[in-house]
Amino acid sequence: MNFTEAVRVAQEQYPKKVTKPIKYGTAGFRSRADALDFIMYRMGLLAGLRARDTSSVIGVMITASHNPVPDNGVKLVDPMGEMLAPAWEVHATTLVNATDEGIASALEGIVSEAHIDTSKKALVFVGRDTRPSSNRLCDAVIAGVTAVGGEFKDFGIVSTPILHYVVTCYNDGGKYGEATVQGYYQKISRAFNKLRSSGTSNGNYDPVILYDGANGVGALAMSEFLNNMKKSLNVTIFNKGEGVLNHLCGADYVKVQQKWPEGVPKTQNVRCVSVDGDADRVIYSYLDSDGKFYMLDGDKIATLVAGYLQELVKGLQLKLGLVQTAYANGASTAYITEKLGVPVACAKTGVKHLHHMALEFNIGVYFEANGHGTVIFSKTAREAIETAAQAKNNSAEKLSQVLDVINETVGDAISDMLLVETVLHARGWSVSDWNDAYTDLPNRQMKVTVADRAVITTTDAERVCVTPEGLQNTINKIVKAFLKGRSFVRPSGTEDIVRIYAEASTQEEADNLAIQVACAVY
Ligand code: 16G
Ligand code: ZN
Repeated sequence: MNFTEAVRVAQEQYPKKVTKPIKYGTAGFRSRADALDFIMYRMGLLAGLRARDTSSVIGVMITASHNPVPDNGVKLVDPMGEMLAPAWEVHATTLVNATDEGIASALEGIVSEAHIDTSKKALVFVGRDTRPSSNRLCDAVIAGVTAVGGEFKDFGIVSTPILHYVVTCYNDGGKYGEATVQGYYQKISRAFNKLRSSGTSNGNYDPVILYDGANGVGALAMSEFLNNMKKSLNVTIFNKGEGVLNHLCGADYVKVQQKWPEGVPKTQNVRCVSVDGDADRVIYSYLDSDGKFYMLDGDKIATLVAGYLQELVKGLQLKLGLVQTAYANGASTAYITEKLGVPVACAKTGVKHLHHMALEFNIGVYFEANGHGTVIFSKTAREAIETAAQAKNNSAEKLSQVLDVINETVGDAISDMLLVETVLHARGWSVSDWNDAYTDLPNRQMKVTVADRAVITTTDAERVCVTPEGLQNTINKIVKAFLKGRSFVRPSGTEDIVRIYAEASTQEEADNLAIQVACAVY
């Protein structure tokens, strides 16, 4: 195949105007939307090649998730819903850093290195969030796919987890579900309705939810779910798109600012579910009778879910484990290992690392504290559960229904919410009962800007600094002075900054620790 058409379209419609090196990071390429057109086009080209390379459908999602409206981004989805393979992240980086004329030789290089048969058909699924720039950028992706002779299917505005779902379903021949948006809503809501068939209330559990759609696609997705879910839950949707995407609301705002989202009435003792701009993260929060704010993040969700599944798998000889990152609150790790006896593994930040580590268990629950996560079941686990369910084992029957509520292909805010609701309902818990399971250690996150964040390198799942020399020693010394102190620093994979995390026995101490460590980095 020759790539003269790819070069022509690049030069005429998507010329590159920057020379600064750009890297495919943890979240793909992400920046201000007006600098992304040539990148989108090239990711279309790459998706066309990757589809041929894997003889499968590849997904391209256009979103900047929880970031502000002027930003956008692009991520490729591999055949089974996974994040793009590392070797192809390198190809993505090479392709984006080529000149317009250099596209041809960059593509040829990828074809020869990956031994791609370019005569094969290529099909790419494209989805986008609600950002005003997403439509234009979607056209650029499609132009790229077309310029390498590929075909595309445009799913329009969808959540990130929906795109992962349809890609997976299409590639496994429909075993996981029907590869359509409707198929996704129906599978998950049908399973949830079934779990609720015995009634919607139980003990302290009340099926009332205030839903914060972050003014994005999560609001659309929830109203679609509600159409399918009849009366299983009593959800009121706020931040439907009348305000600015992710602005003072949504999962990232609630988690980072530790504040109730604007646009949602301050009803006491009712849980609020906040999702992010592409609906792959979820954070719960509530106000008590005094109006005091409480947040239940990915750690709270992970421990709730892992504890419940651990009970259901008893007797099935399956190994269940939880994967967290260094950001997991120390109290959550202590609770889940010491109280519930669930083994915990720690992975580097980024979904692909957690997902990969979760595969080592028969049932792997993985969650980032920011609310991104899911549960994955190995083939062995599925078979064991189905066999036991057919033999009328009660827990296994329940587990097999719970399985269909979960979107295993990636973290999915709404599917995760339905899973949390399932566990709370089963336990007869109110949101404060859930919150009382353990108390988070006070913590603080900070960011500092340094000349070159790449000078900081880490090991041990980012918990220890390797370079610059001496930094880890200094951190150790600082931490020693704090009761229950823990702190680490890592270069961000998505912004040009260094992140600092600190926890200690009081908020004041955690703040103080974070500041001292930040000073050591700066
Ligand atoms: C990306 C990651 C997310 C991670 C975040 C960390 C994926 C799909 N997303 O959004 O998992 O928590 O980056 O950002 O992997 P940071 O490196 O800037 O802290
Ligand atoms: Zn997101």
